[in-house]
Amino acid sequence: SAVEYGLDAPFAVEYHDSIPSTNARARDLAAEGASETVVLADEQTGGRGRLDREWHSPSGGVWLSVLFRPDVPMAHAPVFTLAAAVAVTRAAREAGVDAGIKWPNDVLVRHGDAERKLVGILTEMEGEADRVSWVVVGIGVNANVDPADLPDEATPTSLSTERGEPVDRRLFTQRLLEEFDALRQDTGQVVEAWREYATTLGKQVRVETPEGPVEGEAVDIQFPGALVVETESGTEVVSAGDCEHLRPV
Ligand code: BTX
Repeated sequence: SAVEYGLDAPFAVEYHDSIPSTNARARDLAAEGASETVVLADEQTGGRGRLDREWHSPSGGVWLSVLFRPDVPMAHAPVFTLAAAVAVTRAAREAGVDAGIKWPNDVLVRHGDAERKLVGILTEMEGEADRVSWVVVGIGVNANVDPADLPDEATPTSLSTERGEPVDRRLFTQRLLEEFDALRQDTGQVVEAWREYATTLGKQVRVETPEGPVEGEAVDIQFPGALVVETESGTEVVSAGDCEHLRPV
């Protein structure tokens, strides 16, 4: 419940027991002229991922969206997705869960060769090329959720499963928002922080881009979020916005 949350967060928080989608609500707030707000829900009935995919959001998760109005060009907005991934990874590690980041927007837990999906991040924005009007960063964390209630094909996991006991959602969410607040105000530190938690670097990968697949060794990421791949024919820089998830090869 809202009382259980009682967050001491660096944002105004609007709490819902159940809502279709916190991202949709945050977009509506943006259209109404709200400045900075976090929309937080215990359950979503119409959660969405990228490309309008369904995001399962049963009661017990941490489903939230941060609305803010950064003074940056549109092209820099991908950095906020990375910032969210870093923030949630740090909060998960403080909760005892060894999470890592798979470029561009997956936070997962490895068990040997298997990767299990813990978090989904969906960033939406509006504005002019030279200046963002608003950004909504949606973060979905399988907190105290049974992975059996989530789609099998996503090989999901949750904080409670990894820990063997429920996580304190108030503390976890507070740490997540504190970290995100610090990173979004100092985006220069995001890329370096991201490298620390990356599971992607040094691996052979294949990325589907609109110009076709790019295959090679993932060697680095660049501000605001592009992946640098060393291919047989040279170095390719793949931007986060326009490609499908990368696959290990
Ligand atoms: P994505 O497109 O990368 O991943 C979507 C895919 O993930 C689905 O097709 C499904 O296979 C799988 N999936 C669905 N639900 C879960 C889950 N709970 N755990 C693991 N895998 C799952 C990722 O999209 C972005 C998701 C953002 C969700 C947040 S929650 C708060 C905010 N509100 C909202 O509607 N979306 C965001």
